[in-house]
Amino acid sequence: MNGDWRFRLLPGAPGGAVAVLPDGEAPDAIAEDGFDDSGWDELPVPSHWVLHGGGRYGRPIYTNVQFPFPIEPPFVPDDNPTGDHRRRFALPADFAGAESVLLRFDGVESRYRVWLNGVEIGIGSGSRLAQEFDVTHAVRPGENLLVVRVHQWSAASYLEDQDQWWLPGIFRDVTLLARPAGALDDVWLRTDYHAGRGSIRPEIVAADDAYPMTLRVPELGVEVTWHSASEVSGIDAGPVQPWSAELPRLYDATVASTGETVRLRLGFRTVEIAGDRLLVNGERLVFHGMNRHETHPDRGRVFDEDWARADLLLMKRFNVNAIRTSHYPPHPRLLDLADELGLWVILECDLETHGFEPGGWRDNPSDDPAWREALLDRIERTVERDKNHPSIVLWSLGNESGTGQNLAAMASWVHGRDPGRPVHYEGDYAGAYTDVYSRMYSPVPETASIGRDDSGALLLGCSASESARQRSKPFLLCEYAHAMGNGPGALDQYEELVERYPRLHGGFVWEWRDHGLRTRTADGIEFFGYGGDFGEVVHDGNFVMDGMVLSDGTPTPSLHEFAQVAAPFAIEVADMLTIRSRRHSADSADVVFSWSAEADGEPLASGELDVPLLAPHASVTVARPALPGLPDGAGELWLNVAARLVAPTAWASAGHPLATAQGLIARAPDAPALRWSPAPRDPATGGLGSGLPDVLGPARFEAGRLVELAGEPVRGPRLALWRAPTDNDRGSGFGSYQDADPTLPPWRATPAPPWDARWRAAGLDRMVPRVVSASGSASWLRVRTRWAAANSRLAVVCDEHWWLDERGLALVVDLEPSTGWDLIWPRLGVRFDLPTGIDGASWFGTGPLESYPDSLQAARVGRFSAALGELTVGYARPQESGHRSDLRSLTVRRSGADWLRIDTGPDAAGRLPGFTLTPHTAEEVDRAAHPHELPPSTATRLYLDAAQHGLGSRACGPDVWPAQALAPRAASLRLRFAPG
Ligand code: IPT
Repeated sequence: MNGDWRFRLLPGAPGGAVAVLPDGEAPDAIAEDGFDDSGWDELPVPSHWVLHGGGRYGRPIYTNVQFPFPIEPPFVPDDNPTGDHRRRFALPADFAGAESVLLRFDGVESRYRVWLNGVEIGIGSGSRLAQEFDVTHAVRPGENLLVVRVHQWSAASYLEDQDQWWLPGIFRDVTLLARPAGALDDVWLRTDYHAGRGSIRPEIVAADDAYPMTLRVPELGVEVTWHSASEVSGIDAGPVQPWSAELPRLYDATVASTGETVRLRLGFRTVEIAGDRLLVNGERLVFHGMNRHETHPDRGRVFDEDWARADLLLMKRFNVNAIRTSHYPPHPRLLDLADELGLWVILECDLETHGFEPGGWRDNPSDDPAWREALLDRIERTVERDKNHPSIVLWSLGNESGTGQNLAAMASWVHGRDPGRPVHYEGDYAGAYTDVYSRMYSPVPETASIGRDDSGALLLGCSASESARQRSKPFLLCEYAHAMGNGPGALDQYEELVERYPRLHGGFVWEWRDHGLRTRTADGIEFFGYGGDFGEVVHDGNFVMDGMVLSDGTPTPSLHEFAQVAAPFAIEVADMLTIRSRRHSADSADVVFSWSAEADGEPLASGELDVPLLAPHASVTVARPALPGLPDGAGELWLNVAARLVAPTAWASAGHPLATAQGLIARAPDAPALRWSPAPRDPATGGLGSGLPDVLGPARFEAGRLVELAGEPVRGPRLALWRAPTDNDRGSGFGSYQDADPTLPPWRATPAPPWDARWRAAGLDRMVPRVVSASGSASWLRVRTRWAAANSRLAVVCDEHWWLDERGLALVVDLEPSTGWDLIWPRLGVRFDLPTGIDGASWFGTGPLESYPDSLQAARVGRFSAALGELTVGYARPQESGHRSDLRSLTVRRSGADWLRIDTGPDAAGRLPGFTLTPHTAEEVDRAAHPHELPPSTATRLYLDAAQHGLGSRACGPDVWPAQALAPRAASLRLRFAPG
């Protein structure tokens, strides 16, 4: 039935308290054949009407926890946008022989009423759940009229308060099905795997006239015929290859009744819980998962198979092995793709009542008997639709719905219906009715405490005995690592816990994709909108932009970090090479291990490693390849090792890297440190001295201030403590470790204002200089500048020492804080303002992408180059981006030619600075709410940071762990400048 339908939008439900119909129109008149819809519009089905008509049909609304209507369950306001849909169709001739005709809706948000040829068919609800109506009595040969009235709000909206856009409409397929006599009403083939053999346990719903019925699995030589329902029984399928996310082996099967043949793809696997382990086919599962919403910048939740497939292929290429279908069943085809490509799935019911939490869960449908049937109906429809998919290993009751008897009833229904898959629900803190222990956003030390047997610490919401019970179950993080904006940090720390404590079964990053909706400003500039961009009365801003993939499909640096942390092989490069497989079921036959050596980032030699076949979980130590020595003049010799695919797969081409690692093999004793001839320490007086140089090599100064480098105007260095706050810097939900109460366990960060608020209060974004002293001669210059904010006694002195020696122009900047800073700093460095017209840069340092102290795994040392626009990430809300750690040498390109070269040296502790090259200052970036609000660039900004604060996950999760937080300290930057 998909296609163009007649459509009109009413501001409320006809027949309600408010008159919404044109004069004289009876409430249900649209159902009648003779009704004149010639004045209506056309709307494609499937679609969300708010994403069509350029605003004529209303706008999308984004809220997270909040309800966008008064909380008065089960009532909703009279202002209830109602979409009337009409569609005429000719009944296909081959429907003539049908015994019955069904009308199926795969998804309609949120409640709808259906008429066929004027006959009322029924009412549907459960936005992301399928519903079938028997329309045999109403359908007629020839032309038919289908009418559907959809209300945006309904009682069901109280159960569908997921953190996403509210998008009304018939947004999934509508199908008319001719059902033959002797049909298969339902088929469930449960396919278990034990010790190399498969078994099939069929469960068939069909009338007697459907028999005889034959099950065939040609590849396994299975062919069984049942002559009646009582004959249907389990069969031994013989030796099979099991299904896993790594080796998604499927067998084509058919079940043929007298009336029809149903095709299925069988995957043999057994899910079980053994003590505190979650096993598939006897092996412990580790989820390297993503929470996946259905979201598309133009279509919203309307499914497009090619696009969804591309999405899953991207996941596979980035070492994602699992999906939690947050927070509702996806389009049914998505699960076929998961079966085929290989992804473990937690299939979640369409349920979230989060908006009741701020009211202390009063009236929560999860615990109110009046809602029991509604909740049971939801879980039944969830399980029944998708039960044949081998990829689904757990059923999830829903998300953020508090706790209560109705959830317990849902769990017990699942236990009765499908004992082959454990039940998940995070909100069951005490573990009263679920089978696995699940949490969201527990900090690293708390997660460790969940994994440890000897930890007596109380778990969230648990008594001592409940804590012990939860520690006896397999644990997973249904959400962690909130990927909003620049972040998250600490992925590697979580992974390390999963390796250390077998009770921990990994987790699911929040979340896969930004939900931005493509829209335009009044002047026609296209951008990805978030909450508040559509005139919403209440909204939650950019909290819907928290994916590892941007709205336009670009993987963010965090996804590269994830791929590295979740890599199927852990490779350690030391005197020997150690390779450990972290796979569940596949050996390493599909992988070739190769190496390459680089001297200061220039290729030196490469080859393949001779690595024996690795069984899952096996590890091996092999000799390092013989490497040439460090060439003359080179500083560092690095060995890179990669595990690459030998042959193309369904999701990547041959040569695709699954895992990479790097080790420093040799470093020249004096490289790349600066030889520093100290300038006179104490200028005679304060204020400007005499004899200040005008020129030092490629630098020109005026009154002690840099005005030109390599022939172009350049200003700086100016102290830079400010970064444009990341979404995590602006987050407050989970408190700060800085202020932690020492009497509490280490994960109990203490509520405190978000970091950005404290930074603003301290004036880090408005520090002003005072030159304390300047002195110099023909070959050196020293300038001390004190930086401080209005009404503050706190300061940082920026002490510049410039000099010329036989190697050229050198600058050492010592940054010296006053005492009394009681903050964490966003960054500690300096900024130079370079001219506009900078094309980009090449550098020897880490790359290719940005990195921060708690997100360093994907950064490798090498030689890279990038255009200016590629050096920062276009996060939906502009924020800190582009910091590349451990810089050795940077060459800035201007007007197509290398213009300026900056070499760095390590400080006394061996630390190298990082750099950021961007068209905007941190202050400009901070002021923009969307990328298009950034002002035209007036200079190219080069930040050289002695240190940066970590990223953390505090937008919705833990603060940066203290070890990666930037506590105020002194620092020293060592730099040399030369024309490109
Ligand atoms: C958690 C929700 O489950 C998820 O849907 C999303 O909203 C996420 O937060 C934040 O983006 S709930 C939160 C209160 C821990």
